[in-house]
Amino acid sequence: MRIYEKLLAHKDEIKQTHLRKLFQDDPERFNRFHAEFNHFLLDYSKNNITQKTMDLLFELARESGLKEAINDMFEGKKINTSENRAVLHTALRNRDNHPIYVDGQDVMPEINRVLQQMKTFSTQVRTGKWRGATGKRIKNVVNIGIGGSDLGPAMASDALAFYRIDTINFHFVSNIDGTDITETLKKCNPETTLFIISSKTFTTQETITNALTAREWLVNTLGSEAVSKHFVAVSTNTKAVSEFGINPENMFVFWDFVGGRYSLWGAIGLSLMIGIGYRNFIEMLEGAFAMDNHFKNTPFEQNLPVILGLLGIWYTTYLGAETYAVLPYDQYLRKLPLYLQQLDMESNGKHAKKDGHFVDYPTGPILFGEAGTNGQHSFYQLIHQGTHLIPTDFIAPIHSLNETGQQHDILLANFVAQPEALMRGKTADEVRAEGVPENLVPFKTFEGNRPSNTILIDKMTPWTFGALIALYEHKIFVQGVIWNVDSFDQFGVELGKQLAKNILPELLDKNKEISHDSSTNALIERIRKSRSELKRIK
Ligand code: G6Q
Repeated sequence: MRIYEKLLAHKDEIKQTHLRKLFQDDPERFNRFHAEFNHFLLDYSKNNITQKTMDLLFELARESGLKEAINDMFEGKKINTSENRAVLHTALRNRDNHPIYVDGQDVMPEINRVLQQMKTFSTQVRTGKWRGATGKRIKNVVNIGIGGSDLGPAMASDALAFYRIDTINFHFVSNIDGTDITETLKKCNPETTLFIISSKTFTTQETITNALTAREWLVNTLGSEAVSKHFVAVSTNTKAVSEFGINPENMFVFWDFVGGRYSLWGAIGLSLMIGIGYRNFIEMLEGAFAMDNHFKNTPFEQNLPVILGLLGIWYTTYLGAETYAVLPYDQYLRKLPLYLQQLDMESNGKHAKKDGHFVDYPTGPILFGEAGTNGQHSFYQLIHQGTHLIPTDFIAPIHSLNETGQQHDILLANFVAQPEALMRGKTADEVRAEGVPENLVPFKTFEGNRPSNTILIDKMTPWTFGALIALYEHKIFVQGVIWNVDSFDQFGVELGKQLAKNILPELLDKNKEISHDSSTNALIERIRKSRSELKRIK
């Protein structure tokens, strides 16, 4: 029997066994199903698994060639096959600096050069050596970028806000909705504002449009000579950067072998480095590097990203889960679900296998989440009593960076209680025993048997943060290998973009003929009419 069939057959055994029973039958269950790495504890005992499940999943990983795939990624092989690119965000945090070759060339000298350039620049901005055109210190840093050129630095800037310099405010503008840039500029003064235009291609419509608005805003007050003191770029496209008017000396490069959503570790992290300083940034890279080595060198049975990845496969492919929730019990990590939405769904939301055939099994799950305990007061209802199977990751630091009052103890009590409640539930008899009237018993009953992972981290530091993000990157990698999809392209975002390009001129010219479906035509006509009336009124 192939491993796929073995797992399918095993699924029926598991479906009949309640987690409560598995815990009752085996006092060693936690010992059996937890793994530790450095400042991390992963408790995966509250999953719908037995030892047999895990053994089969590890077999699946081996049969899928996971070990070889991991080596290929770290060695710079062109594993992004649809774009014929290496995948080397790990090289950006290769802290022992061993050579890594792409097309016969060691990429490390160039990576180290950019890191030094970032160090010099960020130190100048932080110490006030870098001044605006009128000689004033920088007080606002605005990163303009979108997708991978926004979510990473925006999420990390929040996650590490405790370590951030407090004389500079950080803003992240991404949306093409003019409200985003307008509301941000309201908080800034041109004389003390530095814009970082972050765009790998430097052709992204949203970013370039917002950057032009920012430049106009600045030039209106300070004149065009001021641009060089207030604009820097992070990009791979030198030509477009100089055409925009940014001095290529103030450009920080990255490379084709770093995908947008994996780019936080290099120049796209410039705003973060200004915020937390070079040393903390390096500490973050060290944490990610440690997780890289753990992923590369640890047997699957103790390997955190492998275990998490396989559990996700178990639920999505075999148990029919369509969603997956990430629930950080840490206010600093409140943007983590947003960030992971891109990382996970853009990477594994694919229907074509690497060989070009379509899959006949489900791939990447729909990811959502919210910081605890806020989520408890909104959508947890559905996780506890709804009809969907939703595997969850609970994440919390044991020690808070802000030990005020009793908050952190209460937070942790909730963090521990929720997975317990999901696992054990509450039977009708237990509800009755509390004296609940019979007509209310069904409403107060909890089925339980709902899976979760619990990730305990000692404390949120740049190191643990770096390791945590790398953990999720690698988890997603594991799943991509097993589903046999290219986790590093994102052609799915193209079609909508192309259509928007065609529709823009149709919105602007009310006489232009349109020939879409009736719905699209009607929407275009309604917008045209309403906006031309508005223009007349103005
Ligand atoms: C991420 C994607 C995508 C990209 C944005 C911005 O992996 O590639 O989110 O980061 O589309 O692209 P630019 O950096 O080229 O502006």
